[in-house]
Amino acid sequence: MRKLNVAMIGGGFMGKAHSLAYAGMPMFFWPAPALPQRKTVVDINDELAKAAADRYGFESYSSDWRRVVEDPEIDIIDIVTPNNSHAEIAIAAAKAGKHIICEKPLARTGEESKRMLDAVTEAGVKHMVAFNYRRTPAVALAKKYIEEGAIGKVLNFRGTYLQDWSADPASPLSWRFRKDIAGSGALGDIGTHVIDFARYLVGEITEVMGVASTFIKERPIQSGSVDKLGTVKASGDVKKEAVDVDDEVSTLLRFENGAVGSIEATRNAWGRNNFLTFEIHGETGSIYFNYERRDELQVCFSNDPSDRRGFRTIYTGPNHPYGEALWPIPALGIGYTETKIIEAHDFISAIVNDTDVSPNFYDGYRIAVISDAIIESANSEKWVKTI
Ligand code: NAI
Ligand code: SOE
Repeated sequence: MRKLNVAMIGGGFMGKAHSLAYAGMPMFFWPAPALPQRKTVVDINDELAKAAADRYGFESYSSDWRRVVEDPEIDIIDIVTPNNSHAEIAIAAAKAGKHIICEKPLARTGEESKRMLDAVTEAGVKHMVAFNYRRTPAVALAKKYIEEGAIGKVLNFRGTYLQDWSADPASPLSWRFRKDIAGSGALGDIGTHVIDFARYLVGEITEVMGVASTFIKERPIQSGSVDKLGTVKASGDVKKEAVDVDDEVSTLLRFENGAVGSIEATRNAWGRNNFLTFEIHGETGSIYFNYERRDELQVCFSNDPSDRRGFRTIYTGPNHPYGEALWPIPALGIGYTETKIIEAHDFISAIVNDTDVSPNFYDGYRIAVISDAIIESANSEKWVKTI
């Protein structure tokens, strides 16, 4: 069986998720399209890189990503660093002829994302941006129903991504609160997942009307490069710095196909943890998904008997997208890792079979353009076109 050597740049939260995916992919998808080899992991210093190699099962480690992207033994560069380094690493990797999977958001701005798209297009390498939530079987099932016409013409998309890990002002100023590193706040970090759902399920977004707010104007400075996502809080008389990104974003949407919609994203919604949802209304039915109950897709069809009308729950299993590779009984429990395993499978299949994969850098670029437009609209208080 063919082997593909992976170099992973970054050994934090996503380093863990992507390593699990490489290890687990052949166990779910067998025969695997190819066997991903965890060859080299890179972090900002040797100590962090060695710890990541030991923990995540990589053969070697380095603190120099530039050397690693040039390594002729490496086939795939996997970028799981904070957003400010995505462009530089991806462009160098493309020039070195490597296939690239890059975490979301693709980069901090549309302009930066366009340079990445140009680099991979020119190099002719495979590229993917890691909006993994669309690989939740229930989300792929929603896509299938929409494509089959089960809810008719789509009229409205309502999406939310609500979390609460940064609602406490003692949650430190990690890289996710710094515009120079993250690009934006809740918008780029979690709103982009919902923009990906909207484009995947409904179609291209042509116009936005946004509102952005920063509720907590300064936060305690955080030491260390890894974002602990509010689990380690500052106490006592600590030094603080200004937050220059949004805590919350809401936007109205217009789609190319005439549908309309809205998206809300915040990491300051007490009681909401990974409340990533969409409700889609069509001319002949509706679909509702909530990632906190990710085995389930709720559906209502207009031809349901009138005395039984209402949402009912489909539990995803072997008869649904990706089902054959996963678990033999519905509702055994799809997890975050499964979405990453499916993502790794689809990326590696695209390399082996020389096919396109989605979402790719074009999708990441479009999502960045839409994100830029939401901020522009929030500033100008006007609708902004994205095309
Ligand atoms: P993290 O803070 O947990 O880890 C980042 C790691 O990268 C740290 O170990 C840090 O030392 C290392 N690093 C920073 N700069 C580096 C450089 N120049 N070279 C090598 N290593 C470097 O961050 P996390 O949560 O893993 O986020 C990484 C990326 O993944 C971000 O773009 C984020 O938006 C995305 N992400 C995506 C998720 C998804 O659901 N698809 C979930 C969480 C994060
Ligand atoms: C923090 O908000 C975070 O880790 C995001 O960065 C991810 O993209 C999201 O999926 C989970 O939450």
